[in-house]
Formats: sequence, C-alpha cells, structure tokens
Amino acid sequence: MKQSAKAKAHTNIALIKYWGKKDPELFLPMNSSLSLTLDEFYTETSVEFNTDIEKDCFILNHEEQSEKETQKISRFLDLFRQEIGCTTPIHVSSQNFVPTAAGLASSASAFAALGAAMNSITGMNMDLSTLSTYVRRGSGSATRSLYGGFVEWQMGDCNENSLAVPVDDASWDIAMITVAVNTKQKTISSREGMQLTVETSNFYPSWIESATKDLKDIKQAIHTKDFEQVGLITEANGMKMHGTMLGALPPFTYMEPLSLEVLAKVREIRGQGWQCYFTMDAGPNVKILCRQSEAEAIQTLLKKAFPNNPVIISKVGGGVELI
Ligand code: 2P0
Repeated sequence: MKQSAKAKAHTNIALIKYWGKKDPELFLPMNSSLSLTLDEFYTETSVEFNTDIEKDCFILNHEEQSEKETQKISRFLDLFRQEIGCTTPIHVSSQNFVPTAAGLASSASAFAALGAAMNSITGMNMDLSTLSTYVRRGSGSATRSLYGGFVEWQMGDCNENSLAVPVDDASWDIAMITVAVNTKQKTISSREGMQLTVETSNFYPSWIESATKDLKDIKQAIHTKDFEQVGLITEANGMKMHGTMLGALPPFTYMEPLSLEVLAKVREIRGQGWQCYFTMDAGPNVKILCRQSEAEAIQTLLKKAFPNNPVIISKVGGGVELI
C-alpha cells in the first residue's frame, strides 16, 4: 500500500445533459449523457494515509474545510477503504485551477481527481471504466471527467454498469468558450434542482424520451464529424433540460436576463457565418461550442458585446492522470 498519490482531472461540459437520478443512493441517472472534457479547467488532488491524525482531513484551495464537507469526502473515501479493509485516516489536499471569474468550480473534476488518487494509493488500480463506477458516487458528472474528448456516461441499471465510455478524442477543430454571466453561488444546487424536476415536472417524461434520441443522434454526428449537427443537437438538448425546470412545482430557472442576451448574441454571430452553438448548465453562465480555429474571432465579438463579463476559451482536455 502506497503512502501517498496525486492526480489531475479536467472538468467537462455535457452536450447531452444528465438531469435526474433513478437511484439517489447509487447515483444511477435517469438517462445517459455525453460531454466534452475541457483543458482549461481542472483539479489537482493529493491523498496521504496518515496515522498521526484521528480522522480524515480535507484541505481545499489551502483552506481546511468544515466537518460537513469533510464527512462528504470521508464517505467517498470509505468506498475505497472498504475494498482493501483499511480504516486509516486520509489527508486530502485539493486545488481547483478554475479562473474564479469563470464560475465553473466543478464537482466533476474534483471527484475524478480524488477517485484516481484513491485508485492509486489503495493499489486497486482499476481501469477507468470500473473506476468511473466509484467516482459516480461522489458526483454523477465526475464519471465523464476520467476520459478526454467526447465521453458517454451510460446510465446502466445497477452499480456495475452505470459507467463512462470514451466516444471520440475530439481532435477535429473543436473548442468551447465560456461567457461568465454571474459567478455567485447558486441558490438551488443541481442536486436539489434535478430532484425537484424529476418529482414534479410534467415535462420530465418527454425530456427522457428526447434525451435518448438526442444521444443516439449526436453519437452518429460525432462519428461522421458533422460539427453542425453536433452543435444543433447540443443547443436543443440544453434548452430542453432548462424547459423541464419551468414545468416543475414550484417552477424555477437558472437563466438570468443576461444569459438570454448571450444566447441571442450567439445566434446573431452564427448568422454571420461563424459555427457556434450554446449550452447552459445548472447556473446562468453560457458555454459555446465552436471551432478552435474560429474561437478567437468569436471571443472578440463576444467581448465587444459583453465588455464586463469574462469570456474564456478552452481547448479540448485529456483524461485523468497521476502526477
Ligand atoms: C451535466 N449537470 O450533465 C448536468 C447538466 C448540471 C446540468 O451533472 O448530484 O454535480 O453530484 O450527481 O454531477 C451537475 O450535477 O450532480 C450536472 P450530482 P452533479 O453536467
């Protein structure tokens, strides 16, 4: 058993969204999803077995975290410790490399990096798809951050088969731009938002039907490198996910007035001939799928329209690595 290990994982943005769980204990999702891993935003995490401390310790961005946050991490560490019959406390130190202005602090890169470090320190040395069934129980979207490029999280129907599968390395002139609209902590967490939607939204059954078809279609478009189709399906799928929230009781939305202005601007830029397509997650910030070769030109147009908002380009990111 090694005494320490360190890993780095990138965040990912879903093109076909995960929005709802059928098993909240095991984090089994209601539908399969597909994402793009981003190079610009990542987390580095080190773990160390430490017999000098009485319980686990969790440092994030150089600050010791609360009892509550640490317990969440401890429950995740237990998944690995149980497998090797160990109860030794672990010191976890994690740093997010996300421009604070981007509002993209991500549980996806966090649990992917922590899971990979635990996979190494425990000597379990699982392959990435098996490891994804562990990191899923830290945060669903973390499954997809173990691989680079386009990644599918196959929903499965039990712990062992709800896992990540690499789809394509996305090395064909692709990038993503983030327009930070508001970087304050959101009032409804994605976990609460998705639960409320599953339980109350009349639109939810048609979301599931539609997401299933969108996934099949986008995989075909990725296979044929049809960028326009990938973009159009991404844009439609993201808006349908946001539509389910308007059908919830009480209705809610993560969109802000400025988010809608950015969406309109992206459509306008596309009308001028640039290939760009928007998506949004559980927050007001807008992500724009585009050609890497056109990213700087599109960034310039967006900065001109929104001079007070950070506009950040990211290349496609790779999979998790031990460092
Ligand atoms: C996604 N989101 O597919 C979707 C789209 C937000 C909107 O995955 O409860 O932090 O930890 O499994 O993974 C954010 O939810 O939720 C998310 P948990 P997670 O990227």
